[in-house]
Amino acid sequence: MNKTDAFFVTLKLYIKFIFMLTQMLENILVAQIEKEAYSSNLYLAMASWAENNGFEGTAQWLYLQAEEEHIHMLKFITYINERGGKAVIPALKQPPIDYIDIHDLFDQVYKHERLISKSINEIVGVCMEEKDYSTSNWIQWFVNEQIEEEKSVKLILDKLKLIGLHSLYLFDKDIVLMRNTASKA
Ligand code: OFO
Repeated sequence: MNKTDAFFVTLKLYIKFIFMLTQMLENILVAQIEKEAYSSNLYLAMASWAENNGFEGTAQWLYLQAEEEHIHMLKFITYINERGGKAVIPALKQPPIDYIDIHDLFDQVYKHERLISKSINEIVGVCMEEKDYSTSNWIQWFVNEQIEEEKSVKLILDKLKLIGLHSLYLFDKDIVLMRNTASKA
C-alpha cells in the first residue's frame, strides 16, 4: 500500500469511528436485520402456498414482496457496517406453511406489516434518545415504505372483503396489476 492509499484508509477508519453507532442503536438495527430476513422468508412461504393453491397472481405478488424484503435486509446490513457497527446474519425460524384461505393469508400479511411498522418506529425512538440524527434521517425511508406497504395490503384486504369468496379468479388476475399501479403512483 502506498502512502496515499494508507492515508485514505486511515481517514476512512477515522470518519467511521467519529460517526460510529451507539451500542443501543447497533443492537436495535441488528435485530431489524432478522425481522427483514424473516419477512422475506414469510412471503416466500406464502407465495409457495399460493402457487400450490392455484393463486398464481398472488404468488407473483408475494415473490416480489419477498425480494423487496430481502433488499430491505441488505440496506440494514450495509448501513450498520458503514457506521462502524457489526451486522450479524441471523438464523431464522420457519414461517407457517399453511393458511386457511386467501383472506387469512392477507390478514397475516397485514398483521406482519403492522408489526414491522411498530419496530421501525421503535428505531426512530432510539435515534431520538441517542441523538443520532443521521440514522434518524436514514430510517425515514423505511417509515415511508411502511406507510405505503400497509396502505397497499389494506387495499387488497378491502377488495377481498367486497368480493367474499366469489370472483377470486379475477382478484388473482388483478393483484399484480394493483401492485404495478401502486408502484407507479
Ligand atoms: Fe415490509 O418492509 Fe421491510 O421494512
